[in-house]
Amino acid sequence: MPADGVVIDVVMPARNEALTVAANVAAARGCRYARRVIVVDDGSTDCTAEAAAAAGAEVVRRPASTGSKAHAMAAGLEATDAPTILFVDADCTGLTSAHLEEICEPYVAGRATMSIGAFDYGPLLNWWILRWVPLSGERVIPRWVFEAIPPHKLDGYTIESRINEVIAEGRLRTVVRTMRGVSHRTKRDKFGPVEGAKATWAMFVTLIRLLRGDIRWRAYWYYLQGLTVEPSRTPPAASSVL
Ligand SMILES: Nc1nc2c(ncn2[C@@H]2O[C@H](COP(=O)(O)OP(=O)(O)O)[C@@H](O)[C@H]2O)c(=O)[nH]1
Ligand SMILES: [Mg+2]
Repeated sequence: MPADGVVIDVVMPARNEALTVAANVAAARGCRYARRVIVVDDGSTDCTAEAAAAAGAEVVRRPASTGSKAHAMAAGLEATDAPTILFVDADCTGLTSAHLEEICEPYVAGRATMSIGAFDYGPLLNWWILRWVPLSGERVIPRWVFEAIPPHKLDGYTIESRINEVIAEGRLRTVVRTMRGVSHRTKRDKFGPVEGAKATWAMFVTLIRLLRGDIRWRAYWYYLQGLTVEPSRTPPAASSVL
């Protein structure tokens, strides 16, 4: 039963994340604010779907090559009528239910329309990461924010920027905090040094093109105006303490 009367469903896009999806489903299922946990798997060639189902998720399977992470997120929305969605990537490491509750809490308390958890890059980098438009996938938003993105702008690497843009142009409030001890399997971890470097480069090129293209710089200014950085109270998971 979701806490505090707010209905929040978790949507977790996953492609070939058999190593980490079960732990992230468990974290999501343990989040006191979460009602359903929906994993959207398209085209996985490993046992992502089976691992997610075994961990207690509802799995939406889509045929291979029908889009990107953004399309998987849209399919997750189609599978639920929840007015609020907590997106969680399936490749997080060190993520606990407490981290997700910390993301939901500012939304439930009415302090923010969007609440984001950022990866923990260490004390030197976190200050910058929190203020430089966090692109992390762990965020709670009302479903209308996602639905406000035109279908032709649904694209894998840019979807978080599109969500940020809707929030910024609406002059809405965002809360962001570091999820202590949380990171993800990088493209290098997933694909090895050569293919991982190529995929990382492709991602940066896509994001830079977006900034030089149709995302307006004033959106970043509006975003900062509505931004509150809150401290994290959740300690890292025991296994992720270095
Ligand atoms: N269902 C689905 N999930 C995807 C797709 N592309 C990425 N994902 C998932 O979306 C999340 C974030 O993707 P990732 O490649 O890690 O992006 P990054 O964190 O920006 O490097 C992970 O859980 C991926 O498995 C896709 O085409 N379909
Ligand atoms: Mg990732």
